[in-house]
Amino acid sequence: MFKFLKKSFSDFTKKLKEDKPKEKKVEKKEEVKEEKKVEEEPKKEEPKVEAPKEEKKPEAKRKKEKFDKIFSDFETSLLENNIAYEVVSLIKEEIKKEIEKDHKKKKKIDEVLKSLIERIFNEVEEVKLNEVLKKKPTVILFVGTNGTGKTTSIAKFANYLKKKDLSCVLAASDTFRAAAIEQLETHASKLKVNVIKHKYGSDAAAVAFDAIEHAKAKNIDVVLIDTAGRQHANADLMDELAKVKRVAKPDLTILTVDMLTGNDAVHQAKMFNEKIGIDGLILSKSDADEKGGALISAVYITKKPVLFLGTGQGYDDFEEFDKDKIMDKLL
Ligand SMILES: Nc1nc2c(ncn2[C@@H]2O[C@H](COP(=O)(O)OP(=O)(O)OP(=O)(O)O)[C@@H](O)[C@H]2O)c(=O)[nH]1
Ligand SMILES: [Mg+2]
Repeated sequence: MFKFLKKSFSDFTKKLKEDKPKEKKVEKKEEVKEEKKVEEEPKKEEPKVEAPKEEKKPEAKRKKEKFDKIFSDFETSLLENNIAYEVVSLIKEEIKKEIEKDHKKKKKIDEVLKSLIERIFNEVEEVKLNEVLKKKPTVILFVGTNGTGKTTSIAKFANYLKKKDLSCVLAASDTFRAAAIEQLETHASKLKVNVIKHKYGSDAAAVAFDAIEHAKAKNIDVVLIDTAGRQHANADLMDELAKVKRVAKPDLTILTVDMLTGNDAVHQAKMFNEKIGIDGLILSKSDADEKGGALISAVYITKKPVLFLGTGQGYDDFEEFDKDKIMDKLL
């Protein structure tokens, strides 16, 4: 998943390392020069003492220019790998701070990157899924832009619950898109779970309400609510979604984002979080994304945790997010 981002990190650290020995040599030469001057001309006039200062200036300038060039290449490759601008600025700040530190205290750049990304993953509101699932029924609302994998993720989630011996019912609250109800029913029949549905064009919130009542009556553990895909810019559909949320009072609202849409995925995460309010993310199609930046950026921008990664089209292609596993893949 992080093939290109990993390469971008390692190219950057390599280039910075390549730059180091030269600096050291120059510094040594200067030290030698200074020592010689002290030995050879102990009593001579002072103006010469100022000379090394003038030599140091261009060297510092050269170093700065070189760093700026290395960093600007790095910046470009981070943006190309779907790292959001805000995260790029943060990385730049941290690395500059580290480079300016006194030599002995300096960490390796890959350690700086690693701890920064770990910090991004740690600075999220925690969701303890096992705790949430103890409530009966637990209501989970799935939201997101068209085609990002909501319905598929619901089917995968139902399969995940089955493995935990938890029962579920699906609410066909996508009453908007043609064939959306049949698509959910096909998954449900394969997974042997029930679907609560109304007619196309009916009130999505009413479907969710009925599914919750059904779960209460039948002692079902979890209600998974499918909703119509919508662009965050579509005010009517966003209002409808807000109504579903008000009526269903979900214990969790999960946003699915498609990793392949890169920076747009990050933008969607920001907008849905602001307009609807989300508790966690599912990043779908991670199997097809070689970049990975959307994941780090969406977490940083929303401060919400990734709960699952979609890793394919099968029901088992659904990985619980494991920060350590991701860190190992990345650096
Ligand atoms: N490779 C891959 N494909 C996925 C993944 N998740 C979903 N898909 C595919 O993405 C397409 C869209 O998935 P849906 O689940 O229908 O998306 P949706 O968000 O419900 O779409 P709308 O209802 O139209 O808004 C389908 O062809 C899925 O098989 C994933 O993790 N990996
Ligand atoms: Mg759908």
